[in-house]
Amino acid sequence: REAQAEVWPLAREFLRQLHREEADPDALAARLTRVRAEIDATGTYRHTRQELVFGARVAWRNNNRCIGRLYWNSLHIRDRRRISDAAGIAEESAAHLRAAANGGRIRPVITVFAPDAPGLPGPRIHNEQLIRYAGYRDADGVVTGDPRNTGITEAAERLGWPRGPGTAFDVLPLIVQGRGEEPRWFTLPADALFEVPIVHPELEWLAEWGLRWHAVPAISDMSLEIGGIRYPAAPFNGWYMGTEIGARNLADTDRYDLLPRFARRLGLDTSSDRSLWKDRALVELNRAVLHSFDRAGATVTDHHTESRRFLTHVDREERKGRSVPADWSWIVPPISGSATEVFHRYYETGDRTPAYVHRSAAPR
Ligand code: HEM
Ligand code: NRG
Repeated sequence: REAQAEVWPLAREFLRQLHREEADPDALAARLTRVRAEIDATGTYRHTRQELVFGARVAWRNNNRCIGRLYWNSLHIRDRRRISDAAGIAEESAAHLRAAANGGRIRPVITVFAPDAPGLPGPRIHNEQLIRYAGYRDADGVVTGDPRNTGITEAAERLGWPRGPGTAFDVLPLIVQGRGEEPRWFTLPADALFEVPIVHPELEWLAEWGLRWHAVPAISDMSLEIGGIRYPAAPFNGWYMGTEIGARNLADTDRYDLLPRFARRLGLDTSSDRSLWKDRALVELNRAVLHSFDRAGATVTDHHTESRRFLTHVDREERKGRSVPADWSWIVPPISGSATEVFHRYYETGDRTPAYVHRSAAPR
């Protein structure tokens, strides 16, 4: 009963927005009447394809943190709302990765699985992204792999995953909880994984380090919320901005922490901050990431290009009479901030729906 009272005002607001922006305004009243009746009868309602597509795209447009929003209106939607079992979700997640990787010409894609319904929570993918590297913590607390993922790695082991070969880049299994099921693990098929070996355009020794990264960042731990309906399993992807890998994943001290080793190999003086060894190592590591993706034929963007695109997006939206909510601390790239245009202004954040919401933050 309570849930019903929540859904209707959110549904009404969403349908009004859709019909204001792009659907036939004359069709609004009839759609509102039908949705109202459906909510009264069942406590929920089913989105049309048009509503789902618009909702998923506008949720992207509404995200404060994403610098990549210029192409919000071309997100490709895979409607898999009929799928709620773990095996089906694992299979369709692999298909998502193949469609998204597209041989290297990465396409922004979302796959939408069954929604939450009154008294019937939808399925969930426990991994934060479809592709993540294991982090194995040994008895001394030393981690092999990605320290960010030690928790999910241990969860996989508890569920019976026998571990990978033990490299620093073992791809984790998907951990999927089907509707009304216990979590299970599934190995991603090799042909769903597009990975890029990291090499440097001049520093030939880097290739021997065996570094790699996956080409498709597919976030799987955020719910898509549209008009009062929550889709807890709705993995989505765009392509990487190189700094996400070169300035964070491979460089953060609580991730792969490669700057000290890289700087020493470069012959830099790591005994003093004032040699700027970290800064110099960061630049070369980021050149390596961009060069490697280019060489592998995988889409990647650099932070200068993406900053320019973001401001183009802001202009384009403002010409349509819409402001662009943004969080400066997420939009400004983690290296060379002041050399990008997005640094030199401020933004208003927003709390708009439809939205992608961290599942941990959402009440359930
Ligand atoms: C965050 C870039 C596509 C939704 C981000 C971040 C970057 C980025 C750099 C910050 C990540 C971080 O600092 O960890 C891009 C690029 C894209 C793209 C280059 C290329 C097309 C998409 C798509 C969606 C999306 C297709 C959804 C449909 C988000 C969301 C966040 C985010 C929800 C915030 C994640 C969080 O709160 O942890 N994006 N993005 N992005 N992006 Fe995008
Ligand atoms: N920094 C994370 C990924 C966050 C989202 N970034 C994107 N999203 N580019 C990482 O794995 O490094 N996207 O949908 O393209």
